[in-house]
Amino acid sequence: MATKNLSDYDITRVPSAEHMKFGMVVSEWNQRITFALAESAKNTLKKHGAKEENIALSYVPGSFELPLGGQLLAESGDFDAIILLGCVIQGETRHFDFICQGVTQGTMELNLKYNLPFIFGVLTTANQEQAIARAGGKYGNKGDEAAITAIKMAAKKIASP
Ligand code: DLZ
Repeated sequence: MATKNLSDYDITRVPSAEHMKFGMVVSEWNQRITFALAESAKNTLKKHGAKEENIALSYVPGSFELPLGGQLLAESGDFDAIILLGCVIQGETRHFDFICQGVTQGTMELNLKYNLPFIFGVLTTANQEQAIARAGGKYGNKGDEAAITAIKMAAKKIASP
């Protein structure tokens, strides 16, 4: 159970995103949730200076496809960070476990393969209520958290030799 509002952060400790270029891959599965994550993430990037034209959006059918969507985006342009947004809700079968494992492992591998921040913005919840609570509900919006992480990691990458 989340204990803090994901949108509650110290604004003074976030670098400017004015000259940064972001990719965002959004899963269409559970799109009521994922589109809310994407909108909030985009607004947060812009709030910290990112320009609309420097935020590229791409869509994939489900969370399992997020790593390949991220890889295709990474190879199509010069990004400082790529945010992957999805929502996997537990069902009756083990599908949940396999999708979560695939997207988690795939995202981690992309970070190391490309030496580029790929941000894991995937909700993995027991039910829809928990997802809504983290996509603009009582625990804030995980999209904000993903955007802030993207800015911080992009700044780190830009500063590295
Ligand atoms: C098939 C499936 C199921 C059952 N549940 C979800 C889910 O909760 N969230 C999600 O993002 N995607 C789900 N998918 C679709 C898979 O991610 C993937 O698109 C398909 O297995 C095809 O590879």
